[in-house]
Amino acid sequence: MIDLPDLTAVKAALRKQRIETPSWAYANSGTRFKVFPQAGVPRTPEEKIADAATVHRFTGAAPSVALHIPWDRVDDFAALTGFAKDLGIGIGAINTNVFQDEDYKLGSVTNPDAAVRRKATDHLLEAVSIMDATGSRDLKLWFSDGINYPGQDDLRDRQDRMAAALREAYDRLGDGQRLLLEYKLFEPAFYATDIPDWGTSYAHCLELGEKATVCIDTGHHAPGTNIEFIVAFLLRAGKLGAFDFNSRFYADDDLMAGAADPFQLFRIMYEIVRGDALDPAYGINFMLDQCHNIEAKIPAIIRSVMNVQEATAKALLVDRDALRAAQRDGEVLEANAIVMDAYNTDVRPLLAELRTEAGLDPDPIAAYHRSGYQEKIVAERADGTQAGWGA
Ligand code: LRH
Ligand code: MN
Ligand code: MN
Repeated sequence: MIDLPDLTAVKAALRKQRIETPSWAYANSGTRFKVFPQAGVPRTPEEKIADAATVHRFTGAAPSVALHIPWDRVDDFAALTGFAKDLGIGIGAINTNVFQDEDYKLGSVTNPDAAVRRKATDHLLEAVSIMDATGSRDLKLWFSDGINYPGQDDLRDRQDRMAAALREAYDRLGDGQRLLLEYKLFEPAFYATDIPDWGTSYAHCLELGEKATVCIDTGHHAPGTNIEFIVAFLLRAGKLGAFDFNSRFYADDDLMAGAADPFQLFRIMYEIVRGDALDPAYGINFMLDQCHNIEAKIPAIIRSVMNVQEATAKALLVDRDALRAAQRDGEVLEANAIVMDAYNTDVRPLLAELRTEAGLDPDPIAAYHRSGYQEKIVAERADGTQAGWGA
C-alpha cells in the first residue's frame, strides 16, 4: 500500500487528458481469414463520427476522431467537420492510405515506377488539403512499402524515394500542421520494410524539420522491445508526436489498449508523465488504433479509453521525489518498489470519482448499455461497412 499523495494535481492532470479514437475501429474488421460482421455498425463516415461522439459522451475524454482516407472520403469535409462539431467532437489526424491499390504492389512512394510514386505522393498532398478543410493538425503517414525478397529492389534507392515524397508532403504543410511518421517492423512486407523502426522514422523526421515527429504504434515492434525506452528517447529529442495505442500478444494484433499488457502501458505513461508530456498543450496526439473483430465495438473503445486513463492515473501516482532519491542513492529495490506500488494501486475509485465530479456516469460502459444507443443503431443501420482491410 502506498500513501496516496495530494490528489489535486493528479486529478487536474487526468481531467485534461485527451484520447483520440479511430473512425475505422467502429467499422467491421477481421483477419485475413474472416470478417464477422456486427449489427449496428456504421455505414458512413457520419455514422462513425456519431459513434465516436458517443464514446466521448460517456467518457468525457475522447473529443476527437481520426479519419482514414479514402475509407472516410466525403465530398465536403468542411460540412463533415461541422457535423462532428454539432455532435460535440472534432476531426483529428488525417491518416493516409497508400496500401490498398493495385498500383502499390511494389510499393507506393518507394515504388520503382515514378508514375506510381507520383500517384502516392499526390494522395499525401490531397490529405493535407483535407486537413485544410477539417482544421486537422496532424497528417499521419504509414507506409506498407517494402520488399519480400533480397535483391527485389535497391534498399538505398528506396530510402531516397521515401525522403523525396516526405519532403513534398512536409513542404505542403501549412502553419500549425504537422507530419506524424509511423513505423512498423514488418507486414505486409516480409523481408525489408522501408520504415521499419523508430530510428528510421526519427532520422527522416530530423531531416524534414521541426513539424515532423514520430508516431509510436505500440503493436509495431519486435517482441520484447522496450517501448518506454523509445518514448523516453524521443521525448528527450523533442520528436515524439503521437501514439497509436493498442495491444498485442504476437504481432500487430490491434487488440484493446491495456488488455494484453497493462504494465507496459503504465510504463509508457510513466515516461510521458516524467517528460511532462501528458498535457494536451505539449502536443502529443494519444490515439487508439485498434480493431474489434469479435467484441462489441463501442464498449471496447470505451474500455480502451478507460484502460489508458487507468495506466495514466497509476503513472501519476509514482512518487517521483522518492524515486529520484532512491535512484540517486542506488537503492535498486526501493526504486523498483516505488514504481510497483504506484502500479499496484487500484485507481478505479479515483477515476469514478472524477467522472462523477464531471457530471458523467462513474461506470461509462454500464451507462452506455443502459442508454439504448446500441439498440438504436442496430435498428437503424442495416449492412454496416467494413473498415477497409482484413477481408
Ligand atoms: C498499419 C496501421 C496504420 C494504418 C492502420 C490502419 O498497421 O497501424 O496506422 O493506418 O494500421
Ligand atoms: Mn497504426
Ligand atoms: Mn498497425
